[in-house]
Amino acid sequence: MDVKTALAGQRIELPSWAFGNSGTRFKVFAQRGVPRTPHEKIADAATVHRFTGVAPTVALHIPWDRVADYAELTKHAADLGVGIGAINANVFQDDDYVLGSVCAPDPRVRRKAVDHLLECVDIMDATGSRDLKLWFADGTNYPGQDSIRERQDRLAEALAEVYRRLGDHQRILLEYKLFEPAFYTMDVPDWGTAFAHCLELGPRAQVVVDTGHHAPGTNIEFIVAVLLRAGRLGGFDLNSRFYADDDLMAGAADPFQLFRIVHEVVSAGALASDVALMLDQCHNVEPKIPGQIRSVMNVQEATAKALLVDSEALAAAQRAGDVLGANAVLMDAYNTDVRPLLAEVREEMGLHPDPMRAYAASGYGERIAAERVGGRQAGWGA
Ligand code: PSV
Ligand code: MN
Repeated sequence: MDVKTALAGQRIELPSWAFGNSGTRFKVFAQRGVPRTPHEKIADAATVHRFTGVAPTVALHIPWDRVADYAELTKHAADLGVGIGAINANVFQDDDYVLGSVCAPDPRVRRKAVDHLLECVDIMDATGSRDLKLWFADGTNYPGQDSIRERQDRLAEALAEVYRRLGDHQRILLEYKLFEPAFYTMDVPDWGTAFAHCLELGPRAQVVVDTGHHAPGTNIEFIVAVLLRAGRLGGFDLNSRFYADDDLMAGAADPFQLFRIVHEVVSAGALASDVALMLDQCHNVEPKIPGQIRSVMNVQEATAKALLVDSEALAAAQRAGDVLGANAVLMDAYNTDVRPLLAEVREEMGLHPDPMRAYAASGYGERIAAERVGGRQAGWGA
């Protein structure tokens, strides 16, 4: 497929929670104009799509985005030109989950957690969502606190019950995270654990790679290549980090890493596939809508560079054992300024070539700041 067509057809999913107030455990800074309701979050996500043209779905997080009528919410999204994407379960913010959710020692707590996951599948039925994204904060803080093996058994049992409830077109995307909030063991700490559970469950269980969830220095593109080869890469939670799970804008900390990751996706022929490119970010100090627009543009730039890799020259250099030649093919693509190409793609899509400028000129940010007065802003603490 031609590079411009591939770029115009790219799909990047936005997280509803990126539009709410967020911060660190030290302080959540409230911003003016932040949505009070899931409807307003969707309106902001639709605005990002209006200026970028490649972000047509928004992921929900339950219960943050709980509403009485999901069919109505889906229609609201459709009226604004977007769809509902992945449903993210939240079994990490209830007092009952202090020792874990689906892995907790208390069967009553496990039941409650699984019931929440099943509720999320009901929501997928109502919204037409394909993906149930599961991230478990479960783990332990101290050696001996609980049985590592029994916790794995409890996890497997819970996942199996949810998997059985899925419709034919629905998937479980299982996310792993090295540490935090638990510090001694996480119950799904790495891709290997997630992969093992997915294999046990069946083909509609897939691993999701959150780029902020690894030890510093981890070769994430290697993980991506291995999961793609096994047909078990469900998607990404894209964000960038300097230290731990910083949830900064994708492509901000290490654009070269993002390029290397997308190169693996492109070279496996998986760009226009079921591999979901989702953002999972928090904009703590920068304005949120432009923060999302910039992130989408960063992912587009990495993708454009990956699409420009001369795959035949690369394969020839690799087969010939030409180490420097192969590396040069990759670096030539990475060092290309793809901004003019993307500007052309946008113009051909009927968009302004510079989404950041177009958004700033639109007055949307000022309008929501003036209109969204009163009520309670979405977020986790402000
Ligand atoms: C956990 O750190 C995580 O990456 C999961 O995807 C959660 O759903 C999300 O962040 C919450 O912000
Ligand atoms: Mn994530």
